[in-house]
Amino acid sequence: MVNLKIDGQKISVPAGTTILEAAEKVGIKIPHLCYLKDINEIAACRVCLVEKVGMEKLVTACNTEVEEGVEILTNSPRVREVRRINVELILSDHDCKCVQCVKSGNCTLQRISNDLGIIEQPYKNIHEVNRWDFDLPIIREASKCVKCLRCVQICDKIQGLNIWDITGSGYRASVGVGNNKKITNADCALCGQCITHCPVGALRERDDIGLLRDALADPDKITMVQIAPAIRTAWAEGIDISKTEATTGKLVSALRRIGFDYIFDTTYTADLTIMEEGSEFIERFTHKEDYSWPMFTSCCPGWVRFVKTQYPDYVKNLSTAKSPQQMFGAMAKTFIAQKLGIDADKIFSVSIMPCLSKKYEHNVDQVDDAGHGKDVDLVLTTRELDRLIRADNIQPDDLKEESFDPIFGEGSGAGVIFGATGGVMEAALRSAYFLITGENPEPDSFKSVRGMKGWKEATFEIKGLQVRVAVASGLGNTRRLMEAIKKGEVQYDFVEIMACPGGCVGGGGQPVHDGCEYASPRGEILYGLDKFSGLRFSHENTAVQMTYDEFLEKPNSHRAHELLHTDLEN
Ligand code: HC1
Ligand code: SF4
Repeated sequence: MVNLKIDGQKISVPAGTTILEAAEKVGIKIPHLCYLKDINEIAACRVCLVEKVGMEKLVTACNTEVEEGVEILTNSPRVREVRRINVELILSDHDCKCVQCVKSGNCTLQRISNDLGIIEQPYKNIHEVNRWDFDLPIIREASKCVKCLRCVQICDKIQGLNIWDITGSGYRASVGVGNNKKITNADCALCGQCITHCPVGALRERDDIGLLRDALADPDKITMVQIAPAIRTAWAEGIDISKTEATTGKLVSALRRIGFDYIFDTTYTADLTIMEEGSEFIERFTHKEDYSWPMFTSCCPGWVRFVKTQYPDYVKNLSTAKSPQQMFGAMAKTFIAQKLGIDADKIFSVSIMPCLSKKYEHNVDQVDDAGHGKDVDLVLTTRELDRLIRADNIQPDDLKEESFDPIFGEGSGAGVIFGATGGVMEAALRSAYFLITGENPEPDSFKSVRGMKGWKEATFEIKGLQVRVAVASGLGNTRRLMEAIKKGEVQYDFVEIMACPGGCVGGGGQPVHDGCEYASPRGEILYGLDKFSGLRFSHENTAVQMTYDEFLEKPNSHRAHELLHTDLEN
């Protein structure tokens, strides 16, 4: 153990601990901007400077290890002065239009600057004013970039994609798309992890709220919204409502106040996806010789973009089942319109997703099969939903428990856990077991695929058949798994991949809590909802059963293929 003093407090910590971590152990918070544990410990921002008594030079707390007998001052006059100058220098290169910034109120630089009482800008040196605005859901505003390099590191170390890099040199050094590429021709998966780890507003999603406002105000449009499984765990994080108060019923209430005509649940089509994908798996499993192996899930468009650019030989291994978002869109403008007795041409179909790449997915032409324009007209993120709720001045106390509109708001616990890594696999196995044996398994039989581990594997026996499965989340883990498959080091039958670490609960469109990962607690909430759900099997969802009885006939029927499957090889 190493003994030292921090701000007068004696402390003993293991060798190798950084000053920042040691200070946190005794409740002393050292401000920092660029630091991300184990990912970005490069001290680029120099906000975490502290004084080692007796040493002339200040040291950075995030990457300096403790030493025996030293005394550290985290808030001495010298530290305060230099820290302040460093933040003023960062601000000199930052477009400080806070009131017009999407991160206002949730910006680490704004908070640090306010905490230091900086109200003047003594240095002004903005040289980067370019802002790109391609037709992609990701937007970068270089004039806001503080060169913390978090985006570079997240993309490289966690997502294994290296889209971002340092560009230029000297005082012109900046962050941009590497290899002299534009974002439109880089291999970006659009997972949005760079956005959720940007401490300022230099990276953000395209804001599509205006398009929703137009639709809500148009008397000729019928607005229909679906909410993704992972929204229910995170929607309240951006507004003033506690976790325990933030029920799905209150979210439905907020959506009614916003003005949607019909409010449904993507979980209905998550269950439909299980019926289609589960049946497809059984068909492939029993005719292995006709297919490329293993079969991969295809509901995550970040993963689909990744496999297309990084492992194109494996595109044919993807399930042809559309994602629940797109299945909902296809059903909205066909069967749902028919059941509700409304004109499909008037439907404006909106989805609220924890995801950036869903904004891309709904725009891909080959997913439109209902014959009434886009199957999904608009995709908003959880963050946009929170902005809508705040903009409409919807008060949490006024929200009551309300139900989804019947009947397409019905979803099983199996559909709900889609939002967490391993959830699609577990839901699929619950129904595959039923489809193979004619009996339900114990609902938690496949729970060994739960948890935040980046690459999990298991073998299950169903009626004498060994089914080898793997689950990965995060594209860096995915690359490791794909390399192992390619080299023949591992053999699986069915593989679930989600681009974001932890699955959609950790999605690139979710509320941001700087430096904290929320995927795990959000996932726990989904598993809790499943556990206490009266309906834990996709095949028991009565809305799904009715959909087959009255419209699709059976899973993988001709009509189901027309509407619910797509050829991802194009
Ligand atoms: Fe997801 Fe899915 S789980 S992909 O993360 O299959 O976005 O929540 O809606 O489509 O259901 C996202 C979440 C979501 C789809 C489902
Ligand atoms: Fe979107 Fe979920 Fe995939 Fe992330 S894991 S890219 S949130 S679908």
